[in-house]
Order: sequence, then C-alpha cells, then structure tokens
Amino acid sequence: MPAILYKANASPPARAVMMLIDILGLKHIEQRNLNPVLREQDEPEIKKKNPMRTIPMLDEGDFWLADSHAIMIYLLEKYGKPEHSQLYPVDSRKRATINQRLFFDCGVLFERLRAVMAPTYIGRLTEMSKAMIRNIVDAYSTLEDYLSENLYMASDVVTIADLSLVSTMATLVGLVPIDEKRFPKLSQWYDNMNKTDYCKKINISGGKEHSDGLKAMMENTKYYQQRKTSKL
Ligand SMILES: N[C@@H](CCC(=O)N[C@@H](CS)C(=O)NCC(=O)O)C(=O)O
Repeated sequence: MPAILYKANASPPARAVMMLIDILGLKHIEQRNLNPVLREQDEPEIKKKNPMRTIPMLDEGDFWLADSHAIMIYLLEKYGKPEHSQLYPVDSRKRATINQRLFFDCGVLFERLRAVMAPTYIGRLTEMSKAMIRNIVDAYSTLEDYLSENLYMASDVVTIADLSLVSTMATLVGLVPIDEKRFPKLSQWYDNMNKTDYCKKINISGGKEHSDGLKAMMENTKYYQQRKTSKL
C-alpha cells in the first residue's frame, strides 16, 4: 500500500509536514484531504488508526503515525539525505533545542491558536477575547526571545522547528499581526521564512485560507446571534 498523508491545506500542523515532504522530495506519499470542520477524521476507519482524531496523520498501511512533530522526525530519520542533516542534526544538544521548540509549538503556540479554533468551529465565538489575544502575544514574546541569539528558532539555519512554528504562525498572523516594533526579530524571521519556496508554495496560502475562514465563521456567528437577539 502506498503511504498516505491525511491533511488539510488550512491545517497548520498538516502544512508543516507538507513542507517537509516538499523539501525531502517524497513524491511517493499520496496527500489526501480530510475536512476537520466536517469532522471527516472521526470516520471509524481513521479513528482506529488515530484515536486523537487529528490532522495530519501518516498511514503506511501497516504503520500509522499522528502528530506533525512526530511525523516530521520520523520522515527525516527515514528519508533524510546528508544534505538534509541541518534540519535535524544528530548532535544531542542541537537536537534537544529543536525538540524543545517543537514541544513549544505543540504545547503552547498551537494550543493558543486551538483556544480560538475550537469555539469558532462550533459557532460559539464572535470575536477573540482579550485573554486569547494576550496569550498569543505572550507566545510571540517567547519566540522573540528564542531569536535573540540565532537567526532561526533553534540555530542559525532552518530546522524542523522553524517549519513547525511558521506553519502555526501563518494562521496566527491573520488573527493577531506581529507588532514589528515590539518583535523585530520575529517579524524578520517570518519575512525570511516566507521567502522560501516551500512557504510560498504551501504555507502562505494555507495560512491565509485558515485565518480568513476563522474570521468568516466568527462574523457568521455574530450575524446569527444579532438576528436572534433582534427577533426577541
Ligand atoms: N499536535 C497535533 C495537533 C493536530 C491538530 O489538532 N490538528 C487539528 C487540525 S489543524 C485537528 O485535527 N483538530 C481536530 C480535533 O482536535 O479534534 C499535531 O501537531 O499534529
């Protein structure tokens, strides 16, 4: 069975894996869309393979793997060539720093985006709360500090930490733009990442689709709530 990546172009973690697949040139991996808003990932067939019911998910027929961070490490270990070694170097301290940034994306940055996504998808959010915005800006501040000594998030070259973080950032900037004066390094890093072929091809449009979609859903909810109130 050919390998399949279940993905959605708007999904930040899916985009991170898609960018890595592009960099590694893994043409044999079929990329198949699932719509998380319609909860297509809840299909019993998919749920059996990924009880977390999240996108992305890699399916190799006799082996399944969820979570973009785990998938990226697996793909690099399996298919990385010497020219890709900088993306996830073997040096244990370098790798540990990259892992820490990946965990930051998984446990903090994306979670703060998820705090907006979850109520938006179920029609409960009309606009982002002050606390939501504050938490996102606070994460930007951490990213600015990560860049204090390096051009990229974990070193002076692009690693998988940058792929992961830029995929989440591409959605977030549409909701909470980066204040260039307060976060000059983050702003520069984001501009630099956006000049890469893989961000141009995969991440920028997917991020815009995602943030535009979230804003449209919030507007929709606001409209229906106002209509309901005016009828009372
Ligand atoms: N830590 C996971 C997060 C994946 C995730 O939450 N993906 C979203 C789409 S952007 C999803 O599938 N959400 C559905 C849900 O949480 O039920 C990863 O990096 O893959």
